[in-house]
Amino acid sequence: MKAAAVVADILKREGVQFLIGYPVNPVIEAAAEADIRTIIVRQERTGLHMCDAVSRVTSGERIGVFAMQHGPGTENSFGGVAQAYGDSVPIVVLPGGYPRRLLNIPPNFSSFLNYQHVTKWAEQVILADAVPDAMRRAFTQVRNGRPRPVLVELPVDVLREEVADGWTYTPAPRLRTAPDPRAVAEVAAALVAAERPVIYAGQGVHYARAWKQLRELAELLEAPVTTSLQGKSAFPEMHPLSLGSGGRSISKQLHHCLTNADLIFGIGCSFSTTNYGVAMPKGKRIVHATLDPADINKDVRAELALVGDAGLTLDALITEVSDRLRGGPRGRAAAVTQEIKQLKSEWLGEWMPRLTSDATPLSPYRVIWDLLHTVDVANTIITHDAGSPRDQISPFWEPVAPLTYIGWGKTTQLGYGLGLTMGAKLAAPDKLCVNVWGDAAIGFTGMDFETAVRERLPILSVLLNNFSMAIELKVMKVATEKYRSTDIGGNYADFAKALGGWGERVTEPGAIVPAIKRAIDKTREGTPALLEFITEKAVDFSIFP
Ligand SMILES: Cc1ncc(C[n+]2csc(CCOP(=O)(O)OP(=O)(O)O)c2C)c(N)n1
Ligand SMILES: [Mg+2]
Repeated sequence: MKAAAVVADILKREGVQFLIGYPVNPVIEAAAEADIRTIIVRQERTGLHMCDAVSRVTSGERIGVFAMQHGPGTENSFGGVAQAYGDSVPIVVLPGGYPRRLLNIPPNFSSFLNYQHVTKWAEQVILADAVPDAMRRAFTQVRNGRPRPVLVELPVDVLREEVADGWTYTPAPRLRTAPDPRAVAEVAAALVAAERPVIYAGQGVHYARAWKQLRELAELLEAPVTTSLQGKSAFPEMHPLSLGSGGRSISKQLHHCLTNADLIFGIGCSFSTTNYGVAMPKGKRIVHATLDPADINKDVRAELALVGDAGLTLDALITEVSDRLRGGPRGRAAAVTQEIKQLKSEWLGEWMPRLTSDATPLSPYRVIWDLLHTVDVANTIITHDAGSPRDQISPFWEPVAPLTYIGWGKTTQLGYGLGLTMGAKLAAPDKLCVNVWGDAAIGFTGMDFETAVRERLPILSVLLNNFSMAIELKVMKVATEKYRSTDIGGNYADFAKALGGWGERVTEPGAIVPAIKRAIDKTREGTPALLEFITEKAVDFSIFP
């Protein structure tokens, strides 16, 4: 067998159903021969974002795999891999490499060298016979430890060479680690002793599928729960103990409860310092449970820490905490949930004029509010984009089921949301998959709406067009006044139609809901839809200093 066919055969054994890629890479043809659906995008970055979503919405049970050509394909893919690295997403990247006689000679782009800092594992295969071992290492790395991209560079001449008969391959295991039982007992004691604990859940809960345990621990402790953006939907936000998600903009109840917490328990999170996550107030007692010891004491000092899988950690804590509480309720729930309810109603009351505004150009908040109340939230997977849409949607969207919100933003590449939504639709075809983005964001990856049409990925794309990079207005005053540098333009409803999809431009508040309903019907018929809402240049966010 040729090495390319061996790679495809191994992908099949690893359960890979789609190979997303961009030519030329012999692995693409070999995958098609092996009956793996090949999906060709319009640019590499979007394809990587699709792979990223396949891994996210399946909790890493299925791994997104991307193949691209040596040279330009690998150079152009950097953003997609860097984004997955920044947000800790497990994907397998299979770049072609220059033929071995040119492989490491400048100016030829070496994936092995250049991707070192945005992968957790990168290998260059220089012998066809080494392919099975390299693939085994890559899949073992991607399935275990902290989720992050892995890369196997496969020079084109290696891919065309025969692998000697007798090679074997066993799919890589997924192994879980549990925290030290003594540390678990200490953490349980601290959680039970705390007067006003807050639980902060990250995406580790999604990868461990530990949603039930998270809820059980919160209900045992009668403690409020928030999440990182990446962890959003790990806890149902309709739950009376929910504070909504963290992010750049947050709810009043989250701000209040974090500020007044005496202990913050982070589970499956990194506590990384970022503009797009809620900052932990100074001087708090922090207990940190995470898979990767490299995150302990990194950005916040942890008084106590647990290292291990979020599910096994929560299982162990539930046992220890239950023992200490001796089965009885603590009698705090009523007061805690009443306080949350009160603050939430004050906060929503303050925002209601924006959320239900009848103004034109439309309030982006009105569009989001109407969307939230028109879709079946439990059966929708939604993602934001960089820019104002992220900060407008994340505090107000209330996911009720796990993995129905793809939150991101450790790095914030404009245009990421489209590929995420297409990948989500690929992995979860029965869900309505929606991306909400601005007119700057569509400039980066918009052409891949054509891929959604061609590949029959009927997504719903919600574009907030304010003909501006509104979020930059504050920092580009002079450039805007003198040179109109934040202005942008386009008719994206026409653009969507030109690419073969459904497109509608919406300008009136009363037309929002009917347009959403028509677009959802179109997605049910198999046609991707893009709704272009003409919105004001909003600069107000639910931010607490
Ligand atoms: C690739 C990339 N380059 C630059 C940025 C910085 N950036 C963040 S938001 C933004 C403008 C967003 O404009 P738009 O999407 O139209 O949203 P608006 O704020 O107008 O609602 C820019 C330039 C980024 N996030 N990603
Ligand atoms: Mg804009």
